[in-house]
Amino acid sequence: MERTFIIVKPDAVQRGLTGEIISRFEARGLRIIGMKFLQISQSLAEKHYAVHAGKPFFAGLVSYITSSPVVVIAFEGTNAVAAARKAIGATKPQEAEAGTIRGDFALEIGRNLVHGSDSVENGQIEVANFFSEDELKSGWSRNTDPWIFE
Ligand code: D4T
Repeated sequence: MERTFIIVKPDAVQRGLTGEIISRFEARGLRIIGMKFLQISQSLAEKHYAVHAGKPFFAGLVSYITSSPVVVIAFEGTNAVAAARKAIGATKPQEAEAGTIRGDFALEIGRNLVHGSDSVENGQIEVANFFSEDELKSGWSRNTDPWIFE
């Protein structure tokens, strides 16, 4: 089953939107296989955002994601990466469609509430960066799964 990695970012936790955001993914049908509440360290943030190292917004990005606790979640499901990205909406909230998390709750790129993996490969890598395999309940099943997965 495809995996994706989600961060409910500091602004979302501070604003009391954690439950609302998790609900969007749950309602879509994605199955939680791991979840933790933590404050991301400087080194883990730099690893997570390594692709943006050297860019002008990098320092601000790392300082934002480490500024306050977050909720990190590993989900699995059919086309989990694309399904979560659709639910999240465009990186720039002003370009995000209504009905998406960013389109409904965010205004600025540096306060865009949520992260979702952008490829299947990065989904695997990011889940492994934040969870050990024994913290994940991969392949557990819900009684509702036959009503979500064909
Ligand atoms: P994340 O990674 O936070 O889920 O966001 P996206 O996947 O939607 O977008 P991204 O990787 O392209 O950007 C990562 C992160 O950097 C911030 N950012 C990005 C920024 O502050 N200024 C910029 O010009 C860009 C491109 C926002 C999201």
